Amino acid sequence: MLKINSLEQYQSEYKRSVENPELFWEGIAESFEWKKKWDKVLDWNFDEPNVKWFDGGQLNITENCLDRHLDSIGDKVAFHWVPNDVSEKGRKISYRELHAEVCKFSNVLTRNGIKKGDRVCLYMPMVPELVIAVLACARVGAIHSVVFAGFSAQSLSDRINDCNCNLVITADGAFRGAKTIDLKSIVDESLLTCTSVKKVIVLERTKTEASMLAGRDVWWHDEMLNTSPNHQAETMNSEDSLFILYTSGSTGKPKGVVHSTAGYMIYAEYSFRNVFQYQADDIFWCTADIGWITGHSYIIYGPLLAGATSIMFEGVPTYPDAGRFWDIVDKYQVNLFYTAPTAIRALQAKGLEYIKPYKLDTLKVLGTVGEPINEEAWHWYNDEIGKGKCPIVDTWWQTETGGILISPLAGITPLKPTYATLPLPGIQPCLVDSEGNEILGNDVSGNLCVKYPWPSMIRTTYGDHERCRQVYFSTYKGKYFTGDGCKRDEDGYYRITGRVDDVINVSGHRIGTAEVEDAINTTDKVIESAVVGFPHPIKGQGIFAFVISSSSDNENYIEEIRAQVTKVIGPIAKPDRILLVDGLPKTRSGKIMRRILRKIASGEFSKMGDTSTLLDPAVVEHICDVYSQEK
Ligand code: 7RM
Repeated sequence: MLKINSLEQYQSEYKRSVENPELFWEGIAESFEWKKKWDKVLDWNFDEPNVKWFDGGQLNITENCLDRHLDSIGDKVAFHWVPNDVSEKGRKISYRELHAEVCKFSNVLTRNGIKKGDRVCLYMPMVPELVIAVLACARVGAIHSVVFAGFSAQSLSDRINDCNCNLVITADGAFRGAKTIDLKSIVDESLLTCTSVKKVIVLERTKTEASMLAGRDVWWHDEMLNTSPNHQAETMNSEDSLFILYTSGSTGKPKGVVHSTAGYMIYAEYSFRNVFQYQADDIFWCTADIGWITGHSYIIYGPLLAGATSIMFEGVPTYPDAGRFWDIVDKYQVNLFYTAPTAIRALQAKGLEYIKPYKLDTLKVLGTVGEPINEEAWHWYNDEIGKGKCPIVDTWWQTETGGILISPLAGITPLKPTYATLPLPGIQPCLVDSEGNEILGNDVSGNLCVKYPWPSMIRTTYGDHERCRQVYFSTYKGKYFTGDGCKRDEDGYYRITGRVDDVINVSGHRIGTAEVEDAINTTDKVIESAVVGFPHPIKGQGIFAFVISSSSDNENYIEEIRAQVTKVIGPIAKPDRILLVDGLPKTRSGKIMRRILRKIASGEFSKMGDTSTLLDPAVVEHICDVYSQEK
């Protein structure tokens, strides 16, 4: 596997990767275990789109994550699992143990009727069994669809139905901070509207009372009893789907982003090793939840493919107090630490006394992901956590990109605070103007696209390929459009400035404004709503909803709207502010002018810009008045 060790090498590899991408990626693919080598490295067009990497190749990703390591590092710890509660004992799982558990659970899946190509939904807490279940799906060739355990019953059933899952794997409950979430009862509610699900496997975690439907629901521990730890991994083609992960876009319905097997695998290990400059025996900790892409690529696949030891943490950064992360870093001697700007800001706000008791002297590399990091948070992270000695890798990527595309290589790329810096070798980003022309040269801004395929890119949106084409490949012909705005400075460094579409980034999680509006509109007495993002000191962006309703009980009504959004989507989409208004700024053609609402939501009343195309310009003044009264 290519490991870049210097800036000169980065530059020469980058050049090589652009001059001959197929040769570049072929060299990387060689280091994996294939059941059959590929016929063709790359076949592509961005018009349909149709992208095939290593076509004709056969493999199983779990043999690359597990089997191939057994002789060399079988007894090495794959995961140190750290429970939510400080009083509960942690667990450590070696590569050999993980392999045996995955094989056992693969046999359980087969016994429960799961075959290659079936979709399996996972709705679980952050426990080792989630990793085991994900890998067992991959081993038998089932397509996993992990749904973050913070989503509501309705969101869960939407996701189960969209891809017709046959099986759901869940737990009785989840511990998250001081809360216990009754996962099984949420699953029960969601399954009332899911006819494709034949079986539910339930892990015992919280010992919360769980109702078990005879013939449908079985316990994980019962199923694992007397099950063989031997399993022959299914043979998968390079382009067979590995997983689906739902993500929000600018329309109401989340999309099922589909990733392939070989390309995703290759990019996960390549990016992990190079961005974090992983060295054998480093202890790596990515604090994300496996319900998001970061957890898929940098808790499960990247580190396991590299044979790394990782921390898997069940809890939250502030429980039992804001020193929890640092306690874990010291206790497990973490070397590489990867988290989100929102967590950094939340901990920064709690004060330095939560850091003082800890040494943090094992840390070598710090990373961030999920949203633009602000200057203050960057410096705090650098000074207080890294003690000025740890490079910060600000990693830009997306659910659709599968892995990190633009990021410093730790200790190699000279840093600039708040810059994701440079593309990894093999990645060809470009900026385009509103006409779709590529903007060349430096010290420019535009919309961020990628003009050449990379192995871990999105293949389709499940069940609706046209939507994939439309959303990502139709805005700018021949280019993948990211939805992000971006600056390229005088040194050619990239700084991602945020979404240019109707997507809000709340604590690093993407939420479509249309999705929230749809949820709000299901509240009794809502006539119309408009949702925009606004700057939030901890979350990055908050959710601001302008609502027209026929209700007269304003105070309780706002709570009712909040509760409805929580019910329809989940607590992460709950609006931070709701303003009850009499009208919305609309153009003569009926389009809501979000630009104006965004200004008001961030408290800027001056320089509203051109409002002459508004049907009723007075509505702007009205909304500003209501806003000022509420403040
Ligand atoms: C990995 C992940 C993707 C969106 C993306 C951006 C934003 C992510 C950064 C960032 C600035 C970063 N996947 N984003 N990383 N913005 N700097 N380093 O987050 O699909 O959930 O979100 O997140 O807007 O398009 S995601």
